[in-house]
Amino acid sequence: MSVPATRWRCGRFTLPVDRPLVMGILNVTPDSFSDGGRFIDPDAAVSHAREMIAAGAGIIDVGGESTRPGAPPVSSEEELARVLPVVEALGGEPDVPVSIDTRHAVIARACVDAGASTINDVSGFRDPAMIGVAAACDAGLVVMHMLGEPQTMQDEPHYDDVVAEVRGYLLARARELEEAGIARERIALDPGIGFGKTTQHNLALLRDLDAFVETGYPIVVGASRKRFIGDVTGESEPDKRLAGSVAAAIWSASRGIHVLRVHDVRETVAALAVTDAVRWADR
Ligand code: HH2
Repeated sequence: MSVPATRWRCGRFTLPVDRPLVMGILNVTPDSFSDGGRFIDPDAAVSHAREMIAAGAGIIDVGGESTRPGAPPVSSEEELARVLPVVEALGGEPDVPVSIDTRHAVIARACVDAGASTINDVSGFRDPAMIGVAAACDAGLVVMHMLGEPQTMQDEPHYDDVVAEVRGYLLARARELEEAGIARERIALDPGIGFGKTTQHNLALLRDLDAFVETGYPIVVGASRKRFIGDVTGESEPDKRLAGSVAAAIWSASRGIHVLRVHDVRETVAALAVTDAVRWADR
């Protein structure tokens, strides 16, 4: 068992993660499962990013390709045209860490050059070209677990022991990155809630987050508005899953995870503030 992470090195930033860092989701897509189409215009995207920062987001995760179950792939030209103006606008600001959520090496490279300080790869740096990009820069890396590909990942996913298998996979990916010369303190791991998992798999991963925190890497959790929350609460509309999303965030924070990837920054930050105030209340 390692000591839990307290910092995460992302390019020119060393982000404190001894209390959860809130990662605000910025989907510059027409078809994301909950906010598709809202921020496809770069000005709208940048102004939403600024709102999330003002509300307490510590990092902004910009994505140009929906990875919802069954989502059609997007060409690299199209993905780049969506994200680059936004990363350029935000990435040059001195105190705004920008993460690029992509599976594609050319997009990651271009965005790091444009000022992104983190690469968030939902396919877990399986592509050797992605490892090459990571090794050639000093960006922070989010290594996420996904079973298969977005088009097919929800076709009867099966694990004998979901927690052990996802944890083992992530540690193997991290080892491969370190063998490629990437510093350990740049690497964060993410169990990939909803990526090739049933509701029971997602709940088991959240229940056993300690097994991930014990690895000593910063742990990212992205449960926000996802379908398993709707399965538990009966709410079919993603943007009506706020209460369940905040509950998942607070549960995750209480298990010691380091980064919460959320749509609803203001509400999540407020809930964290209340739990912190209780934890540190005067005797
Ligand atoms: N979830 C989504 C996308 N990227 N990255 C990480 N590290 N962890 C996650 O859980 C994760 C992620 C899916 O959510 P969203 O971006 O809201 O939707 P879409 O993929 O439809 O754009």
